Order: sequence, then structure tokens, then C-alpha cells
Amino acid sequence: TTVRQKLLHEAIPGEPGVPTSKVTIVGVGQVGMACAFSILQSGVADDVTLIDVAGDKLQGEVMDLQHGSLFLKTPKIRAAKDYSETAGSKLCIITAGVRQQEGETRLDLVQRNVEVFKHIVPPLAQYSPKAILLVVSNPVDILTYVAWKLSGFPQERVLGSGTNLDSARFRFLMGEKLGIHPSSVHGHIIGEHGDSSVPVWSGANVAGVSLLSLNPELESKLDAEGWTKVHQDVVDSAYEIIRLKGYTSWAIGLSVSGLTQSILKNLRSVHPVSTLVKGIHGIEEEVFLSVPCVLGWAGVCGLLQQPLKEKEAQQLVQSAKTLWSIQKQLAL
Ligand code: 6V0
Repeated sequence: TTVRQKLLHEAIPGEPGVPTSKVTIVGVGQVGMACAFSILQSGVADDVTLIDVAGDKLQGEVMDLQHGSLFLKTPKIRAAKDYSETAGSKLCIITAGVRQQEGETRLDLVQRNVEVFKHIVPPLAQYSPKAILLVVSNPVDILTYVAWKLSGFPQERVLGSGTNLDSARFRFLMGEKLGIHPSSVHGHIIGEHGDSSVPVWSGANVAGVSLLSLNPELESKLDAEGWTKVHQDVVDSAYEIIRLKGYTSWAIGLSVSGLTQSILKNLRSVHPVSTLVKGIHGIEEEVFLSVPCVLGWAGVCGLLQQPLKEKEAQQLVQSAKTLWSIQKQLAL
């Protein structure tokens, strides 16, 4: 008899059951690890499984996280050697792929990351056919479309982190200007993650007080307070952080953890995430762009009917055309 047997009379010998809130994260680079760490800290998952083609890095990262188990509430943290070990995931988060180099746009990455996705999405879908796929790799809107096509999943179960991060940056920067915590400063950036994102100034408010009603020039270049620069700073921020530290990680990790909590706990909270927008705001193409969505167990449970100005809707239509011109050339 072992010490365990002497110590413990096991009521149900063997495996302690099947996980109910399993999260798989593909890619243990800077972004994948920031996501893993934030999700572990939130305690929302009962199993966090990581997978990557870089075997030593994967083992090292998982061992390091496991050694923090004393301080966490996730009983299973593991490295998957192959995709069969990702089976039964409720949520699969894809962060794998090449990242932007200094000066490179997100769209430049597309073909290289499509090839990576061909190795990742079909086995994820095979082993977790009921999972929700959350794409983080860039260019996120196009790769969410790619994941949707490669998985064969219904549209509500494939989403991209989209402008959730852009909106968090937006709320932080507005909050800095106002001296108010970002959780109390509301506002959405929608559309394409990154360079052509659209700030919906008409919705920016604190406690329901519209900022635009206080300063009608907020969204124009004439504004002396520099509010339009807030959006420009959001657009520039990834490039600036990459210039300074080589990659972005913490904020995307925290924002993905927020999405994970909304999905696994069926919170039905609203996040701007990348979803299939054909037929909305005059968009005709089969593309994924961010609009405010209700997130829960089913994935994207609903899209908010957000009133947009004509100019804002036109920007979305233009982004959709740009994305489609790239998507139609992809060999999937
Ligand atoms: P990284 O640190 O280079 O990590 C990428 C990881 O992917 C590495 O560990 C690779 O080994 C792994 N990988 C590559 N191919 C495969 C494969 N076939 N299967 C499994 N794993 C693989 O990059 P980083 O983590 O910094 O960035 C990852 C992606 O996230 C990039 O595409 C970024 O552009 C993107 N980001 C997206 C953001 C968003 O808001 N959506 C924000 C930041 C970065």
C-alpha cells in the first residue's frame, strides 16, 4: 500500500471526473501566456490545456504555471502533446502564429498565418465539436473568417477578439483625460481591429452623460482638447508598444480573460468582438468585423442594433470591402 492509499479512503477511485469548463489555448508565445495567466488568475476554468509546436517552450511554460497551483483555483493545467488531449474543450483560444514585426501591418501577416491555421483549426474542431473558437492571432478579423471556414462551425461559435482590446485602450485613454476609472467611462470602438477601426463617439459617456453633448466638436479635427487624438493613440498603440518592447501581451491577455469569463459563466455581457456581419450596417460581404455582441454559453448570443452615423457605417462598409478583397484570394 502506498502513502496515498494509507492516507485516503477514496470514495470514487480513479479520475476525479470530467472537466466542465475546459479552456484550450493554442500558442504559448507572449500573447498565449498572458491569456493563460489572466484566465488562471480569474479562476473561471477548471482545466487549462496549452498546445504549441515548440515542445520545450510548452513544457517549460506549463511546469512554471503548475508550480503556481498553490495560488490558483484551476486543478488541471497541462501541456497537450497532440490535439486529442484538447478534447472536450468549452472554449478554444487561438493565439498561434507569427506576430507583427516593427513597421509591419497586421494585414501583411495574413498568408503566413492562414497556413498555420490549417494545422490548428481542423483538429480542434474534430476533438471539441461543440467548442467556441476565439481567435486572437492577427490579422484577427480575417483569421476569424478562416477559422469559421476551416471549422465548419455555426457562426455564433466562432468569434475574434476584434476591437475588444481597442475599446479597452479607448476607455483607458478617455479615463486618463477625465480622471475617471475606465470601468465608468463607456465607449465602443467597432469595425476592423487596428488601423481602420471606428470610434463611436455618439455612444461615449460617463453615467449616461454623453461626452459629445458636452462638446459637439469632440469627433472633429477642430476640437482644441484633442479628443480625436485619443482614437489615433489607440490605433498607434500596438505599433508603439511593439517599438518599445517588441510585442504586446498584458492588455490582450486581460481582455481575452474578460471574454472567457463572459462565455464560460454565461454572463451575457456586451463586448465589441469580431463576428459575421454580412447583412448588418449595409455590409454585403462575408466578413467578420467587430460590433457590440452579447456573449454567453452559446458564444455570440446576440448583436446589438447600434445606431450609427452614415459616415461610421460607410467606414465599416469600406473595411468589409478591403477584407473581402484579401479573403477572396486566400486558398483555404
Ligand atoms: P509569439 O510570441 O511569436 O508566439 C506565437 C506562438 O505560436 C509560438 O510559441 C509558436 O511556436 C506558436 N505556433 C506557431 N505555429 C504554430 C502551430 N502550427 N501550432 C501551434 N503553435 C504554433 O507571438 P505573440 O504571442 O506575440 O503573438 C501571437 C499572435 O497574436 C500574433 O499573430 C499577434 O499579431 C497576435 N496579437 C493579437 C492581438 C489582438 O488584439 N487580437 C494583440 C496582440 C497580438
